[in-house]
Amino acid sequence: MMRSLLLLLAIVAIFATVKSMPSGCEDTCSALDFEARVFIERESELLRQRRRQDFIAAYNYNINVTEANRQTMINVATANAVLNKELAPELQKYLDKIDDEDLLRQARILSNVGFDALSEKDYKELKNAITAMQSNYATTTVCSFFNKSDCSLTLEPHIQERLSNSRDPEELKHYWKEWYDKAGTPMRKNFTKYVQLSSKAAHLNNFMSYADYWLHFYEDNEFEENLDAAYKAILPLYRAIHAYVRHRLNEHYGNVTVPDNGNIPMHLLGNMWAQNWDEAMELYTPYPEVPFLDVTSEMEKQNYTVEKMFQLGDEFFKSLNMRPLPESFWNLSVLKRPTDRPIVCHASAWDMLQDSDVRIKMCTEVDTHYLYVVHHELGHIQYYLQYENQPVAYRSSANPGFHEAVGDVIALSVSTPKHLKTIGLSPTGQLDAKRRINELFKTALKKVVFLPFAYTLDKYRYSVFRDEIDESTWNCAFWRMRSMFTGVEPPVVRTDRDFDPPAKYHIDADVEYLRYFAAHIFQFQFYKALCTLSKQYVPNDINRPLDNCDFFNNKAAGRAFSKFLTVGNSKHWKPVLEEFTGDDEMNPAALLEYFAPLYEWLKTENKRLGAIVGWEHTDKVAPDCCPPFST
Ligand code: X8Z
Ligand code: ZN
Repeated sequence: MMRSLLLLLAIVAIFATVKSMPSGCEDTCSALDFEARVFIERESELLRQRRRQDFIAAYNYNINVTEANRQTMINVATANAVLNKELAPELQKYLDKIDDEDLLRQARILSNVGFDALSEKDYKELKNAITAMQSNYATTTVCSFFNKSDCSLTLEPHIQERLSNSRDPEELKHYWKEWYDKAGTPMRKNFTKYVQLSSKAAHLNNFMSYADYWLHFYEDNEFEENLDAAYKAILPLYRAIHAYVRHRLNEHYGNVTVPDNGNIPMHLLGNMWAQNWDEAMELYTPYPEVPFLDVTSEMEKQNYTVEKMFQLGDEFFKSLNMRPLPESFWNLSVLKRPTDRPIVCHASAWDMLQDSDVRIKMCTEVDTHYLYVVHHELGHIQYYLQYENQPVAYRSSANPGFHEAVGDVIALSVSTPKHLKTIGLSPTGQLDAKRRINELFKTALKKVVFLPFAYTLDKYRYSVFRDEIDESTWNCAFWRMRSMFTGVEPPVVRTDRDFDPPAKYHIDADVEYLRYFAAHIFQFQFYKALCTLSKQYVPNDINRPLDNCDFFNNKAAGRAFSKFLTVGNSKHWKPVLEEFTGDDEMNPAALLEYFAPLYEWLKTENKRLGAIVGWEHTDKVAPDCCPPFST
């Protein structure tokens, strides 16, 4: 009797121990692994709470850009940074000693504390520099070309509207100069401080430079080489597009405004940074005589609202059996520009790390460009929801490029004639040869043109962070690199008295940009995988081409996509990518396959037109400014 009672007690005790053990330790765990797991689980929860606090303060600032909200955000982040920093040495104690691979990965990720490694004073100073740049970007307004006393024009929507619709080079030049003079140059001091302190933080984390700190997120020592190789692989296609566009612009504007062999003056391309060239496409449409799919006017005709655009994206994910948008998303997001206060209009998606609290903040308008951005942002949201059950260390993407690619893949599918017909935004779901080239060209003006731009933005910052460019030539170097890698130049002469990089949001906000380059390659790998799985793409079948593949409603595609996303950052990206796409590298082959018919067309057409391929000189950057880099 006594023996069976003791046995029962022992079983209860074992059961209780197993129940209170941290997850993953049910079988055999070394004592140290067990201790580490308890520690990491407890600290992860505390870290999640601190991050949530940080994000809420940052979100409140983003949706109401006031000095008070900026200060609150800095103070909350500074207090949390002190606590985060204390965690690192505790975790490092375990790093060489524990066996469990998953624990090691979590400990390694959590012990990398980034800016938090700085002293409290430095941390605050760095945050102050970054957020001062962000505030300036968010609140910069420029004067109207037609009415110089009206200086209330914002980037979104006013300036962007003029860049999209005006074809007057003088007006476009005016807005370009206004924006770069006001959003860029005054931020020089803050940018310098940012470079100094981010470099200090990188050294404290044992990295050679802040560039190497950024690159470590890719967990691949060869990633920068791979980046260079990808840029080189797409360059022939880019040069063909560049030559064609410059030729058509030269025909339209004449030799004085657009020389037929140098850089393209960037103000003519419909985008402040010339990162996409599709907004001015009517000047260089391959077949202007065939009607275009005009989605913007169709949306207007059908009285589309901003909410309807988000519902469309939600429906797409739901059709794949993926996560629907939670109720709180609709209540807590800011989807339109408020009229009573300044906000950071540059679109962003937020993971508030609790109870599926995910939000988007953006200044949506009803047009094709924003339809893309809506899907882009919803891609981030979907990822957040898919990995929400992971511990905090893993609540991000395994490769920073994955996060930026999710919504873009959906947008690729949504933009096909097939899908646009399904949702009533296009009368036809199939394209004849000429319309196909028009559509492919439009997509290339967004996707291919973007790659050299993204490449330059971070190659430039790497050079700055690695101290390869003398500070006195930072601006010239920026334009030299833009000229060299992208073949565009400013509309007016820029010198080192100007400082133009902060005219781009991600430079102010300390957002690494290689992620977008990677995403523009990965998204075609993802797209091809999903299209193949859903049998919407069959190689060499003219009825199922890659560029008219819509995987809407396909549950097999949805299953594979969800599986890929739920992993979050819990595993190295290569095997996860391989399982999803069959490839374990960032590989431009899928992108090149997608655009192959266009490339063939461009080569023939450029020859026929006598369009010069390549660019040699720039008139708008001082010739004596030569930073040490090569193509
Ligand atoms: O910044 C963004 C998104 C938010 S993550 C709107 N993108 C880059 C940009 O605007 O420069 C999306 C593509 C490139
Ligand atoms: Zn994004």
